[in-house]
Amino acid sequence: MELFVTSSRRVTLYHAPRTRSSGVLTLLEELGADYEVRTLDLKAGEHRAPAFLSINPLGKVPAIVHGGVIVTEQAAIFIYLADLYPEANLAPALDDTLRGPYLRWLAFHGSSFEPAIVDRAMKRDPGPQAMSPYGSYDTVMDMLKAQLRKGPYLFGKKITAADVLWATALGWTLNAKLVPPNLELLRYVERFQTRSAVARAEAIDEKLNRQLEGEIEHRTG
Ligand SMILES: N[C@@H](CCC(=O)N[C@@H](CS)C(=O)NCC(=O)O)C(=O)O
Repeated sequence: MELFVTSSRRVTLYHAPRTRSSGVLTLLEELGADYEVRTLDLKAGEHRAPAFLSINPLGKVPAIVHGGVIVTEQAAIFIYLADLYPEANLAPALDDTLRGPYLRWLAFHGSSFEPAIVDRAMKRDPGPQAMSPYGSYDTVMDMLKAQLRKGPYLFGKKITAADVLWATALGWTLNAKLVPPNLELLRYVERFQTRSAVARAEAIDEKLNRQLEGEIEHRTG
């Protein structure tokens, strides 16, 4: 067994502006983490180039590298980072009764919510309920709305990394109309967006996006 021997908590984020990796950027800001960003130009296909495929063979962002260890998949990255920076208090401890619900809602996002909205956006028949990973779109959304009624965050007063994932995901899916407008969901997203870490992450994301667009103009101009 290889032992994990890094004392540095510096993380590298493989990122494309205005994508799912923007949620990880927001988490890094919330955590006050020590990190660097490697921006990938999706339009130029950098995520399908061998250099990045060696990090994530799926060619998908986000991906992080910490002490030589690669972590991909949003839920795994959120769990990993929030545990790496425990002082930020965004991850319930192992003996906290919230740990189970916290992991459940992080996993539920990727294994039920995402396939549900993608099927709906692609106008795909999810097939028989027993074969679908999420049952039905309406049940997924009803479950989410019921959980948010505990408010102001998923588990009540205390924000966790699960809120950073859900609020950023709902932000872009509502914006892209992948999720129909809904007052409860909008309020949750708007409340989250008043946080200073969100404003900082958005400013960084915007700057990285402008830099990329400048490079694209330069290449094609
Ligand atoms: N299962 C992955 C999905 C990540 C994903 O879909 N990323 C998109 C960005 S929003 C991507 O990298 N798309 C690039 C492409 O496939 O062209 C996760 O949860 O991290």
